[in-house]
Amino acid sequence: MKYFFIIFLLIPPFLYSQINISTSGNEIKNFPIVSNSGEASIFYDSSENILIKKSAEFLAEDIERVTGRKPGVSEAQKTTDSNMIILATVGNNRLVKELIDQGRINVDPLKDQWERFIIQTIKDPFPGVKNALVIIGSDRRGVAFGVFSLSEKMGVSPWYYWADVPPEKSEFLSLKPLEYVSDAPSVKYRGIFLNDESPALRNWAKEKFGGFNHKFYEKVYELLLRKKANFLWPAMWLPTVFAEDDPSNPKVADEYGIVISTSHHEPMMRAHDEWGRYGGGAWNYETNKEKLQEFWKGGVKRIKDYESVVTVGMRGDGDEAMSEGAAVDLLQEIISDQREIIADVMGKPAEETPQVWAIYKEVQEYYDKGMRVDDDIIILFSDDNWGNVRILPKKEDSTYEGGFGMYYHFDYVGAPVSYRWQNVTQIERVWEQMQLTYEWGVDELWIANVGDIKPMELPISLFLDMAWDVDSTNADNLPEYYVDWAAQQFGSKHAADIAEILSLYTKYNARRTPEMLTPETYSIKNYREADKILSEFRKLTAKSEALLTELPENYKAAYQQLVHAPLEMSANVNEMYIAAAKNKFYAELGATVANRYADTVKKLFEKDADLTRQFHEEIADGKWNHMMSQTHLGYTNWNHPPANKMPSISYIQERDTATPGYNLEYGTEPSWHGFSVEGDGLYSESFSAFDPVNDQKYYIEIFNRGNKELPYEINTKDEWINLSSNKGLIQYYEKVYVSIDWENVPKGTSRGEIEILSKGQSYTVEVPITTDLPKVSGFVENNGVIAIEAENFSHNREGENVSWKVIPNLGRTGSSILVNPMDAERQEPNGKTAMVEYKFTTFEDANLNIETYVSPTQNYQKNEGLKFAIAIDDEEPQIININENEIKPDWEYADWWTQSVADHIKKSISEHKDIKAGIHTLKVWAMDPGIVIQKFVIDAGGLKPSYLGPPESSYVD
Ligand code: REL
Repeated sequence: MKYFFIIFLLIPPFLYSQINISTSGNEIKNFPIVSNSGEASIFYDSSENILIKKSAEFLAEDIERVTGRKPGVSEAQKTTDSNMIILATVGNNRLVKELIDQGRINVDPLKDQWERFIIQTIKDPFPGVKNALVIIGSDRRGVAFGVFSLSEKMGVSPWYYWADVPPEKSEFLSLKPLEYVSDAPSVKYRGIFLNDESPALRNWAKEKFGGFNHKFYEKVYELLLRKKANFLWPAMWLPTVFAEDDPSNPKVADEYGIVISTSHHEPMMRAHDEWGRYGGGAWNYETNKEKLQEFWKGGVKRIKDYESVVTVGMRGDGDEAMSEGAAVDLLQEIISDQREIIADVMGKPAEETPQVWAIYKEVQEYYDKGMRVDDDIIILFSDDNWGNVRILPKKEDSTYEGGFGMYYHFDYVGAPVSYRWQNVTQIERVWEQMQLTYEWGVDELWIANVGDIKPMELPISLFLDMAWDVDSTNADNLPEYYVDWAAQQFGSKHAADIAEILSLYTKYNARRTPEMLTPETYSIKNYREADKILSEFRKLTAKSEALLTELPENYKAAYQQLVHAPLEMSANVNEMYIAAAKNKFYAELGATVANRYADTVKKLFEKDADLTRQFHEEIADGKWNHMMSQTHLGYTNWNHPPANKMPSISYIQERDTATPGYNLEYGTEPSWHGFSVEGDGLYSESFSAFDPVNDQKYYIEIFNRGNKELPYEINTKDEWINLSSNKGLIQYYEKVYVSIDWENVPKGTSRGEIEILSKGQSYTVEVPITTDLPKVSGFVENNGVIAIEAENFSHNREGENVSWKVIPNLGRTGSSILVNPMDAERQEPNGKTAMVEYKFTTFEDANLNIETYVSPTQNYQKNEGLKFAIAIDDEEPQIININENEIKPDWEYADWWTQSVADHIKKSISEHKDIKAGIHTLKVWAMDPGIVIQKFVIDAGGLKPSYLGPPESSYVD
């Protein structure tokens, strides 16, 4: 047990900075929750909704979690305790009424409000009572949210159960004098969809609770309340039926104040699998209307007494499109009939029961064609299943009464390749897309597909925190979000380091999902790309391992599941595919090391299974068994493989001798890598040019084609050539680095020579250099290419209406820039709009192609596309439409879409003719919000294939 005499230093923006807890035992001004004189007691009125009682019990348990002492909970209306915590909804508690009558509390801000609350401390509230702490809700969830806000501040993480986060223990707790009135939530309905739940969540729930029953769901409901959410699409994969598998599920949901609804293809509160059980025949409204109506009536009847949002509309059976030709007229008829059923069963006009129409996949075509529904129905838009919102309301729709929603994904089963194993979502992209969504007026319903919940804890947190209070995060404080979140789970001491690990491992995973990785993803040959990926993952894993050792024992289970295991598993898969790539690469060269890489692949494949086993058996003593059982290796189409499959490897026959071969990192490709020149040494190869500004350090890789040690020597007569080694004995391969001593080079353009000697053979490699360079400034060309991270502008000019804003860490390599504010009208590329400039230098007159790497934002405005403008120096700005040629309606299967979601970027190409050697300025004008630029690659003829593009060029001031 620790004693603290400090107020919590960490006040995450998503907690309420006014609510301050002290853990000192002698804060007399404060409300003593647990003090020397005992525990405060919790009271509520017996006439209140059951959620108030539950909230009281949760509060008592949370206090016990922290202090080890549990306050009494009572529904009596006595005023004998010296320190009372009173939970109430407005108008339902006699004691609160007294306080209102005495003018001690003002509940006016809560009248007719949705989910707001007051937390207030009162001295001497009643005769004989020293202190009261009142938590009053405008409604039942308002009370629960008030309670859980307090719990969070006391040190109970919303993830205490779902991620074994230990509450920060202290003997005493008191609340500083407070009069806190919460704002209304930014979004009315906020929740998650448990989806794609087999095998992981289903088998876990079965083992721990006996299935998706109310015992399981209570944990989900509690998590939602702790995250101040209120809405759920329950698990629905066959053979799951929420309302039937355990008839208590909907009832208990209502007791927790959780609003139940059903997913986009499950109308009228019926789960997908129910139709089969019901035996109603064809899922076809044209031929089987009556049966369907009867079925739907049953669905609505079942939830008559519970708070629900009824999904209306109809898709084909099981997430399929309806048959061709069905479409708009029929759908209008269906929805109108469904509303009649709703009105009839509920015994009140249809508009008095909340309903939602999901504009998902093909349904958006009907919406695009102009299909509309009664204006009390929430219109739920969606992303493209890959975190890019497909459509947002038009400005003229802002008065639409039913309001708009957004269905977003952190997990998806479908094209091009499902992602359902690790967290591959950068919270920065979630923030950017959901902020855009909010600013375009979508604030009635936000729901995220979270797969199995684990390991999506971080994006779920951000999503729900934003939905509760959209102003709590912004472009500037996103880095702090990581730190605050880490502090909430692991305490403040290591929060900054853990934040870095979280932000980087999700960035690395978001480059390409583990499921889509192949040996071909990262380039072995160019830009040392694959090795860079390895070293980034290794560095992060080493850092995480060190932290794991250092963390106090009680944080370890949480740390493993929230940070270390996901990182280690992802790193291992990346290592495995890169080892497979090297196996292939070296096998083609006949290099013996190919066989070692083949062994490595096997080892890493086995390690994957072992890491899964550790997650299941070792973390928290096996609490999360099954949770990582999703297959993830060896996808051959969109659907997961039946078993994890190792990437192909091959072995070569090793020569029983020592035989040399070599490779140049950057230059000509040695024919047969020395193989055909055995003994004659005729061929001469050449590096690409070295120059003093880039000061390149390229390697010669000498490799062995046999299994005996290979001696080599490497020399040069040119004193200005530095070699990292002059001789050695090679088992597999060795990299000899070549650099230039620029103080001593001949002026102008010249060539030096390196000679490689091995086993009586010699090979000559030329080393061209040039000092004949134009004056340089900014990013400098290196062998025909210049790469610039978008955040590194030399100048950022504000526009009259918009600006370019940096979003730290967003994107595959550095940070991104976006157009702010996000609901701005289109700007023209002139002196009035925002413009960023980048200085760069080219070495030769050339036609340049610029690849602008943009996040794959969809044309959410449904106009001709999102635009920005680009020019070099005084060129006329070229307008680039990032959505050009994105032909509807085949978006889901179109190549442009597949490529963009697989790569997590799109490349927009612009051509710039006759650019003279020298210093230039790249200018980029803001036009449409939604444009997110990650990087520019300027190709002066030297661009080589790679996944992430060349690393950023050297910069000269
Ligand atoms: O991500 C989605 O929304 C869909 O894949 C799912 O909703 C769908 O229901 C799937 O689980 C299968 O039916």
